[in-house]
Formats: sequence, C-alpha cells, structure tokens
Amino acid sequence: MEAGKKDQARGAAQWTILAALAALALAAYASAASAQTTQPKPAAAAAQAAQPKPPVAAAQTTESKPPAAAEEETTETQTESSRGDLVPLEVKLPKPLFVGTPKCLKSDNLEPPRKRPFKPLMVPKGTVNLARGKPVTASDDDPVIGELEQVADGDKKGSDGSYVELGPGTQWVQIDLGQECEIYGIYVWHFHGEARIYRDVVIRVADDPDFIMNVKTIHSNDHDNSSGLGVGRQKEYIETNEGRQIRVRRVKARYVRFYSNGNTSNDYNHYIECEVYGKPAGKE
Ligand SMILES: [Ca+2]
Ligand SMILES: [Ca+2]
Repeated sequence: MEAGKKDQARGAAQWTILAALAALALAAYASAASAQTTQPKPAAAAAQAAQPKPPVAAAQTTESKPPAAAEEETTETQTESSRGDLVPLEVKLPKPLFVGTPKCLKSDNLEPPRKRPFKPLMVPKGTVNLARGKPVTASDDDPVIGELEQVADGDKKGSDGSYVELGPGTQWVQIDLGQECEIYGIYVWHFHGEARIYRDVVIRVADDPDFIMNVKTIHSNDHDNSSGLGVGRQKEYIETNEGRQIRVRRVKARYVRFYSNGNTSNDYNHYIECEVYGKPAGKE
C-alpha cells in the first residue's frame, strides 16, 4: 500500500510539475501570441507610418519652398495693395514655341522647376511699357542677326526674323526711356524657341547712357561673377514664352541695360523683347 501511495504521490507531483510546465508553456505561448498580434503590428505600422513619412514630409518641404516664396510675394503684394491703388499688370505673352521636358541643361545655379505661371505684378494704375519704341543701343553696334530696334518693337514671337543676335561673350542692350521714370517691373525675353539658359542675366539702371551716375543693379544671376559686374543672388532659369518677370521696387532711372553672356546652346546673345513697366517720374 505504501508503495502504491508513493506512486500516487509521485504521480501527483509529476502531474503538478507537468501542469505547471503546461501553464508556463501556455503563458509563454499566450505572451508570444499577444506579442505577435500586438507588438509587431504597431511596430510595422509605426515603421510604415513613421518611416516613409519623413521622406514624404521632406519632399513636401522641399516642394513647398517655392510656394513659400510665393506666399512671401503675396504678403508683399498685399502690403503694397493696402498702400494704394495698385492693379495687376497685364502682360501679353507670345505663344510657346516648344513643349515637353527640356533636354539636360547644365547649370549649378538653376532655379527649381516652376509649377505655375508668374503671378501678375501689382503696379500703380496708369503703368505702361515705357520701353516700347524707345531708342536701343548695344555693346555690339552691328548685330549678327536683326536690328537693335527689334528689342523694343512689341514683337515677342521669337520666330526667325523677330530676334536680335549679338556677338559672343558678355554683351548688353540698352534702352533710353527718354526721361527719368519710376520703374515697377521689367520683362525680358531672350530666345525661347528651344529650352536654353542664358548666362549672367544682369539688369542695371542709371541716370546717364554711359552708366556712371546712379547705377543700380536690379537683377543678377551671375552667381560666379563671370561677367565681372558683381556676384548676383538670383537663379538661372530656362527660357520660355513667359520670358522673365522682374519686380522692381519703384526705382527711378532713365536708362536700362540688359546684360547676358551666351547661353547653353551657343556663345551668342539673343533678345526678342525687353519691357520696362512704370511711369515718368513725378507723374503720380
Ligand atoms: Ca521684339
Ligand atoms: Ca556666371
């Protein structure tokens, strides 16, 4: 009997140990299962939710930089608007001469692609294109192609026969507005028949035709000073039918000079049209 009791006791002990082991195993399984059902999923979800987001957010941040700049412009425009009788400047654009993605263009100072057209400049009522029909001179008196007067004749098409070609290297065209004027905006079209970048696009104004008195640089994208006029802070851009819009903060001058230094297709300089928007000084 004693032996039987011992066996029973041993059996009971074994069962207890087995039951404990089974309980432990169950507990371990349960915790593993719960770990599998809960932990990895959130981790995966978190990884999916968190990890890809930073790149997207970063991309959005990068992409949203131009709008941020546009917002700044809007704020400025609104500030100016609240100052007086400003109206949007209507500028007639020529037809686009090319479509699609531009070929690979080399520039270490190129602006990011623009996603929408320029917003109209806000200018005082009565603002006109002061350059239209005014005398044009240039660093190269004898253009390779065309006549200098074509720079301000109102033709912006850009097809054959509607642009002026000046020699290689840094060259300029200059417009005499005829009297001191207050300038609010400038537009310039180089050759926009294909995607190309003109180098060292610099615009200066002065009180005299030799650019000695009261010379001011309105715009410059010569970031490496290769034209020797000083380092410019603006970006290079790809020519399109939109030309380039340049905001000018009520600068007074009579002469406006447009520089360039060849382009990504050749060393020559082309001008289709230059427009200077403003009013004769003192005429409010
Ligand atoms: Ca023209
Ligand atoms: Ca340069």
